[in-house]
Amino acid sequence: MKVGVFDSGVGGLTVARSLQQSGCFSELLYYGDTARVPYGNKDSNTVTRYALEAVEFFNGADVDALVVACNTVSVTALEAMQKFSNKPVYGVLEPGVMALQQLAAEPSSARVLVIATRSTIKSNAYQQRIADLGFQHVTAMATPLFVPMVEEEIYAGPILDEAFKHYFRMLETPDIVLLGCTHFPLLADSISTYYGGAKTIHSGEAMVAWLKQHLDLEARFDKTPIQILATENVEAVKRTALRWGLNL
Ligand code: DGN
Repeated sequence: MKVGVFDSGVGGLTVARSLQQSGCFSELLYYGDTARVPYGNKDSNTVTRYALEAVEFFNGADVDALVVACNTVSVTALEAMQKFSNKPVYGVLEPGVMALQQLAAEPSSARVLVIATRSTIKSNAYQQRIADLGFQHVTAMATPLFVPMVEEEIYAGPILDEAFKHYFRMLETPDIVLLGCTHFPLLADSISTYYGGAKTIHSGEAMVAWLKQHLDLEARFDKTPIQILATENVEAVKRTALRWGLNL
């Protein structure tokens, strides 16, 4: 199965890495809209318009399915993309929710923190889905500063500690942190340490588990080549991909 992976920029590379490492896919085609990143603070009409342009590109590409490796797009434009696409389109929301369900032994008592971009939090999509499952202690917080920090490769240290204090100081310690932005897996260890070992949910790992379950996939490829395309500065995206552990 050949899979297209779409993100607003580089964040989706964390999802591409999980797909690549899973061994379930024969090829990946990554498309990052780096010319227009970030999507996280844009309104929903703009995000949908950009997402449909990406679908148009993937409609003409040799892939069997499309993974939306961006939470902002997944919660804003997934339905529109599914209507306009000539292949199945999978977003990261449902996989993240499924991972949460599997991690939380007792939904009514588990303390859950959802962190994401402003648009994702404002959409209320995670909060709604999680509440529907019976979770009663859910805090959702937009942490947009984490996006440029990850892009600057600040994964730990004093600047990040200050950002943690800024966002997390007033919050109750969670048991599970749902990383509702594909940039955030690079901060997973630091966030977990800050919260004394809280579990974290990673959109990429959640997507692989979800696809395995829903499409009955198995790991059978030793190598999954990935082609990287971007609307601006593709060389920078490739460098980031290498630093984040993808095999190019
Ligand atoms: N990585 C994107 C997400 O998962 O929402 C957000 C990045 C951005 O466009 N700011």
